[in-house]
Amino acid sequence: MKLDNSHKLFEKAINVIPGGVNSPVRACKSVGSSPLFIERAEGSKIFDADGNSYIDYIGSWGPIILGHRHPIVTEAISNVLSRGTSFGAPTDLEIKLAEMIIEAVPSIEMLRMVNSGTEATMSAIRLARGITKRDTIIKFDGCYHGHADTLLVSAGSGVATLQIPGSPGVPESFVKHTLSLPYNDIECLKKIMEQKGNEIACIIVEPVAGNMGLVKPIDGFLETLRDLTKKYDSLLIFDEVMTGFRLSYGGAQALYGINPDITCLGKIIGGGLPVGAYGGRRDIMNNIAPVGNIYQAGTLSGNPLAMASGIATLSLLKEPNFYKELEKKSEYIEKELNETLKNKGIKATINRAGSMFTLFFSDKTILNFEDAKTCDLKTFSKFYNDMRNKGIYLAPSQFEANFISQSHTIDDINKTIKAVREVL
Ligand code: KE4
Repeated sequence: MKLDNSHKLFEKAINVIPGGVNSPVRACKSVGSSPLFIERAEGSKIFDADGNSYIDYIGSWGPIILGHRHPIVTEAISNVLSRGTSFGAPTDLEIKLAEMIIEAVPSIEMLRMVNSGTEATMSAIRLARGITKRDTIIKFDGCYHGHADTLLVSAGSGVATLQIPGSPGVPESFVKHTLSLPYNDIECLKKIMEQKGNEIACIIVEPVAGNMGLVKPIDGFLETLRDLTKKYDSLLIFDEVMTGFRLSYGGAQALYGINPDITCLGKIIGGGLPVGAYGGRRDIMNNIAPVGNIYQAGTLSGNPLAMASGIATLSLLKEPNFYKELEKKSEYIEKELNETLKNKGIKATINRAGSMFTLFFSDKTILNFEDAKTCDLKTFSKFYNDMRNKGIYLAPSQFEANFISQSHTIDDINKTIKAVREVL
């Protein structure tokens, strides 16, 4: 692969942006590589600054579930563009997107738009603490909820990849109220809640985790979370920034039949433009300013372009067979990958939930972050780089999920499997 232009751009970027990137995982440090600079994208393909094309399994880390530049989405954005970009005042588009999300996610009766998943979870935690008048929160090792101070303790995703337990700059006092427990460890959760349940403002969880690599909840884990938070009057927050509208039109909560108190959303609801949201029952959300006294605000929250992009995206996801079609493709790639691994006798395991999957280079069953950390990161790096050189663009970290979109074709998947066979 000729990568001269990406290398030149990276040299320039490093001078003006820390690490040359605006989000750490993009630097490809954990796989000993340097980032491709992307020129454009179309459907399931992205094209780098040297004109090389790749089958894209990152999809902007989740938002691009329809494939890049879906004509209906780009048209919706340009229509709004003819009216303006941002007014700092309410528009009908915000009502429309809110109504679509409320209709899709029964546990949400009311929601507030923000500009990122981080803002959504940060605000949801403040809301839970404000309502319960309790300070302590529980999260899970390997789960990543964005970079708000109170949540940066043994997080997954970038923090895990960069091996930064918590992060410098986060005062001890900010995280002493944050307990981080092993994901899927029901006994540990019960023990802690028996000891401290009355002090817990909320438990925040990725109902299907995507930031330690893809890890699904074991039977009873989410139900236990729901029962124990009810028992101790804590709030249950589902961080569905990644799983919302990804695993089903109602998110992971629809698949598992659990109603959280607060749901955090992002990624897909913006269709590629910056959006986050948090929502729940009316009696919970009416505590937020200006109705209630728990403060949260944002200059570009609910901006018209992002709303239009989200409305167009969700309207296409409502198509009756959308998720069924996506599931068929996802099943196919999982089956083919497993077969290839078996034939090659490779020590690796695949976790998949809907159109999200991770290939873990470990022969263990991966049920939590400790398991994920047993992976052979050297082999993963080699796999990542060899696949990229064959035109397959995977997440540049063992602790991330890959995403399949509606625009991935069977031909794309066959090409991907062929590349896996050659690389392995
Ligand atoms: P943002 O602030 O990046 O929009 O959302 C934070 C967030 C919150 N909750 C979950 C479950 C998430 O997965 C994320 C962000 N996901 C990462 C990918 N693992 C974004 C990629 C990046 O950090 O560049």
